[in-house]
Amino acid sequence: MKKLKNKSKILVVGLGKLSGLSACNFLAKKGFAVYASDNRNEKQLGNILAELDSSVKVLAGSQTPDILNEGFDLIVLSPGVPKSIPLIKAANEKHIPVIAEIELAYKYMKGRSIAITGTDGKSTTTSMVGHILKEMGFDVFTGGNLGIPFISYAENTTEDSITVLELSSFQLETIDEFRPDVAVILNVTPDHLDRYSGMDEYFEAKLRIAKNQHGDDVYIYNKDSEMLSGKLDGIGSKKLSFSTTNKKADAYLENGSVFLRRNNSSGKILDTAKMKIMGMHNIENSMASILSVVSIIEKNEKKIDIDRIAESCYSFPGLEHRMEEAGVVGGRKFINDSKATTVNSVEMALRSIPSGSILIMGGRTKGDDYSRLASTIKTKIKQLVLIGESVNEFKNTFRDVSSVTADTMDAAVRKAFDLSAEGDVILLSPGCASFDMFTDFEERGKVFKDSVRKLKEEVSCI
Ligand code: UMA
Repeated sequence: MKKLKNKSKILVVGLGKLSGLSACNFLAKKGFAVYASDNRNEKQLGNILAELDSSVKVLAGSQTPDILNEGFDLIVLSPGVPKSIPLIKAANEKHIPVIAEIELAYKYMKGRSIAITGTDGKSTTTSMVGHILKEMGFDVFTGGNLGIPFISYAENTTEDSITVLELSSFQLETIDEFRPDVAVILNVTPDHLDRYSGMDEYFEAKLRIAKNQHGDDVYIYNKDSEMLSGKLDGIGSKKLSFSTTNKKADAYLENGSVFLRRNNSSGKILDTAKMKIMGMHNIENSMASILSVVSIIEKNEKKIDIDRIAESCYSFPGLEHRMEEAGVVGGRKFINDSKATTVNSVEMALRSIPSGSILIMGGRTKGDDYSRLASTIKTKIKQLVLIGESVNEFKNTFRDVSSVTADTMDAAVRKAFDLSAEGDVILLSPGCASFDMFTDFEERGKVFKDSVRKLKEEVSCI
């Protein structure tokens, strides 16, 4: 693997609070000459600068190609910065290597790795794989797009550890030699079409996860996805598939149980009714997790304890903001699915709840075709409560269903409650980014849970 030269002068582009900041501090501690470029000015960068190693030279505000006159040997690109910006185009013309923070971290990683991507479910699957492996006694690190930058712990890995990474298409765009032992693509549906020219470009970015894999590595994919099943030719690793409909897959669903096919015979591994996480999408996530765990254990030439894998799947509690129960008020069950920022993830959530439920949705749209949700919303939802910038668009798209609008989350929760009856499910599954009303989906979910808590106090006082 290419190592960085001792005297390299490195530019980190995008000084976000996670990826860029961690990359700068890591490289500065290693003794490199580090520069950080961000299109926000110093005032806007605020606290990030306070946490930055004092040796890093900050180029804040303007982000024009003349920055390159400093003469850099390498650029580390943060995921939130598109590689189409003039600065990166100019770097390409000058043949300055541009790599992702993931690629940088990979240069310092030891042991084995599992990399997981997909439009939906990658955080849950990454956490589930991490949970199962920890329960089985392995030394595990989990992170990446999940929120802990890979570079912040790459050097803590050992020859015996397993690194489980959630990777976004943004991060995969600029990997170079990154080669996971196990690569997983859960699904690919339209997302981030505000950054890509179309689905093909987005899909190509996702497929890069397996581009450096060798024959003894493993590629796990969803057999139910036509896109994924149709793109296997260029993949040189061993292919394993999972499916909720096709019994020819290596992990498949039959009568509520997950079966695993190994060495030409198949056996039951999981009773899905015993899992804490809900919905068909989580059955897919658990199948991908089981295949990942089995593959990495086989690569480590260790014995596979199927019962222990199953027990660990049952004990996995799920993640905050993903179909998380937020409380029961007056007999109505509130569910927080704030992480659902895509059409597909709302579709998955709707499949997991009863008909006649109430849906709170809306926010900043991401170029997706929301009309794809119209028929499921009509079948499952008796009342929509719309929030955020998308209210007018969604009122029109979902005109067959009764809808009201709300300016705040408190008001949305209150209206949903007033329009519901005892026994109903009230689901927050926005289908949009949160940035019009909140800092991120986590803040949106926390505010929702807070609103439910306040409502509960109010209702119990009456
Ligand atoms: N910036 C520029 N020039 C530009 C555009 C942006 O300088 O043209 C600057 C911004 O001002 C900002 C920085 O670049 O300071 C970008 O930071 P960032 O967006 O990369 O944010 P981080 O806080 O470092 O978080 C990133 C990931 N963010 C994105 O991919 C947008 C986090 O994923 C990830 O958890 C973290 O690194 C650690 O790996 C978040 C995300 O939203 C959760 N991911 C998307 C998703 O899941 O859909 C892909």
